[in-house]
Amino acid sequence: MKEYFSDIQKINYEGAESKNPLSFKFYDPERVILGKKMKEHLPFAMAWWHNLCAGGTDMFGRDTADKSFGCEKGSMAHARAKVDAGFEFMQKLGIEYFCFHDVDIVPEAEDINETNRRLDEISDYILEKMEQTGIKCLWGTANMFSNPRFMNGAGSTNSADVYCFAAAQVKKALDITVKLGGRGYVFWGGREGYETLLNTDVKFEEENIARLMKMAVRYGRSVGFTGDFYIEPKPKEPMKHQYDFDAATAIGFLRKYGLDKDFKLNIEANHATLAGHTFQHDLRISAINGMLGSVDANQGDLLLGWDTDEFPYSVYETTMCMYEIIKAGGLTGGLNFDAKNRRPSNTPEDMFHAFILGMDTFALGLIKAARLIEDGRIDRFVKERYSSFESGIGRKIVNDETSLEELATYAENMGAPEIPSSGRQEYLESVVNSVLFS
Ligand code: XLS
Ligand code: CA
Ligand code: CA
Repeated sequence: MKEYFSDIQKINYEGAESKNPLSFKFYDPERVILGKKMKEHLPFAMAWWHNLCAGGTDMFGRDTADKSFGCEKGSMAHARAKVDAGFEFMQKLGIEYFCFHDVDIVPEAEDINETNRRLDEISDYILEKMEQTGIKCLWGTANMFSNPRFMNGAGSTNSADVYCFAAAQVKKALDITVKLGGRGYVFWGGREGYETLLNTDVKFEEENIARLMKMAVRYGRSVGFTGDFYIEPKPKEPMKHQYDFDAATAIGFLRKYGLDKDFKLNIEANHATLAGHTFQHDLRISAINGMLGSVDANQGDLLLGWDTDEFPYSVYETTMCMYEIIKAGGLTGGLNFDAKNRRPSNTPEDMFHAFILGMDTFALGLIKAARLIEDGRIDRFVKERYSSFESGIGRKIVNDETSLEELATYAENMGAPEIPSSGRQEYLESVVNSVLFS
């Protein structure tokens, strides 16, 4: 069997003092934290599209990285070489999951029947590799945003024929996800939005998206899909307005259309920040609504206004992310590195550096989040902050044992309330720093 990354051996944990660039400094898969192995807290996944397909093309220039893997791009030989290279890559890093779009794993043909045949062929091959290596599928999805036919959306398109085509793609992508035992199935609504209200019936489009999702649930369950469906919120890009703006918007949509029992959210760091939130905010909103399913583990650049999909390097961000995940009781999905090398980092070795960076940054985040929880100062502060609701009139409010009239009488007898206790933000930020840097 051809080795694609023959210069690179298996990446091992060597500890923080190691100067070996091809080693983990913090990710020690077997280390137990809060009663669970690191690798169980951190079910890392490789995104097929960024890692095995994208070569760095942007609006101003072509590929800088060669992802041909020695084959003619767009051929089935190339599709197979990507499988071989991808599994070798994941094995060398100890990555246990992957995520894919239909057209990441095969070249799309003119005729959908031929595309589907190719999907059957390649998924047989992927399945073989999965059985040999123990690597699993985290989630699958259909790319319903690249082809020009989806310029006005998939579920939200104005064309009934395009809508049917989208349905066919979802059906097949679900079949392949089920065949590969995927934990989840993602709907990312890249083109589900609009450019101008002058030509758009928003109500109609949202209803049609919900119809497509309902049909997907019905079909998925009928063919044995027991995992979660996910919406992946994103506010904009490629469309100016996207319907799944953020976690709160997506949850409202799912509840409105009765989809909330089958769907959870796949929260991407860079999408949360594009929506004007922190990553932690969208994780918290998902978690408190029982909707935190999976995470696209990347990082944006706040100096740029778009989706840069960087490998995470901010330990502060990953600490806050892991804090939310641990508090939510873990993920039923995983941590998918929906991230790409910067365009000038164009060698195969850079692909390894990127994953080492991301995995080490999450390992540190996990270690620090566990310490923050064990430290307990933040939890105690938050509990104390709301303590006026633990007794007296506060308790009656929380127990729904009062009325507006009773509260008004209470206030009138009390006179002006004292101003509430300090939020102590700066103190709490220094607690975080002391945990991060000790
Ligand atoms: C794009 C999205 C996309 C989804 C899957 O911004 O992140 O890659 O994760 O379609
Ligand atoms: Ca994503
Ligand atoms: Ca993204």
